[in-house]
Amino acid sequence: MPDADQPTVVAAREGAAGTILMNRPRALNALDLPMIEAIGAALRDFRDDGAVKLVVLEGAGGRAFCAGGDVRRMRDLALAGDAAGIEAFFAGEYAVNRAIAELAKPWVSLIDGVCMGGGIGVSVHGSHRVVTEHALLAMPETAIALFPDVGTSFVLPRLPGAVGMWLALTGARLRGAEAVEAGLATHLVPRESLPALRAALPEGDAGAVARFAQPVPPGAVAAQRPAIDRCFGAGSLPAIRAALAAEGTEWAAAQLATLDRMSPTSLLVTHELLRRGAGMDLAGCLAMELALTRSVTRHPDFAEGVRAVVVDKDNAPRWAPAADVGAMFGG
Ligand code: QUE
Repeated sequence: MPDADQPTVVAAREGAAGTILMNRPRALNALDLPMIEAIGAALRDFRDDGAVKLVVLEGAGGRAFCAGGDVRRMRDLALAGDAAGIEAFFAGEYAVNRAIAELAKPWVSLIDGVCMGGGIGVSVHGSHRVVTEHALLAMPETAIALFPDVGTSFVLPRLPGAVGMWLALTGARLRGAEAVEAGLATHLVPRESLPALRAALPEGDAGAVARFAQPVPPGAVAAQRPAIDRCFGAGSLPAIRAALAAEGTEWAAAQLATLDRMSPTSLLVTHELLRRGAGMDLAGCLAMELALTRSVTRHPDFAEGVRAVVVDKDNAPRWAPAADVGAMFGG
């Protein structure tokens, strides 16, 4: 649903800043392929423009930074058997994720609202991930039988302890301060200070971010860290479930209930993905993810998960029994 007559990505140069606005607010700025290609083109322009000292990425509409990727269309393509169309989308998206990581200039994401899946992918590989108290970050893909992609098979295993495995399997949603604690975000800036920070960035000094940031004391993530590490570091999905059951806390019971709602195949894929990603570089992780999109989008759980969560919104997916995950990785 394009917002009528509005370009879905607006790139401009303001002083020493290149700015990129994701502008599809009625879809919470979810990224379709034209948007991804426009972000990639803007990145290359700003990279090659000596007058640009930093890049600012933001989302239009006040509610979302970016809710993810165009999974509704990926579902249609999967049901139509259009593997080439699916490949074009994910290959394009992952190429932009990699280009952000390789950019030698500051890439400053201003995250003041929902930032999930593909939204994490266009921010987390950059140098500055600014969140407000209204930010909400997550990798919720196991709920739609996808897996944490956009290079997060590289990022998540490198978060403290088992925080990445917890986020990946449960899709836990982090508020701004929690996202800084977890390491997904770098700076907490109050929403009321965001306009002043935004106005300072065209001067070309990314150090402005730190001047508007607030310290983040240990909070909810720190409080759960021992349990997160005990349970989600257990080494296998059955061991994680057993560890959660042994905790005997309300938190652990809630995590177990969450896992029980996710695609069983997707949980196994995700666990193996992060295990492998821990020992690979970003390029290798993105290549692994791209290969995995081929088998995962062909599995019936993917169309069913997107149906249940995004299309019909009944949140009642009917999952297939767990598949052979080794085969999905290509043996
Ligand atoms: C998991 C996901 C996504 C999701 C929900 C999940 C995702 C995504 C969207 C989404 C949200 C709002 C929209 C839209 C898509 O929801 O990737 O078009 O308007 O893009 O549980 O991975």
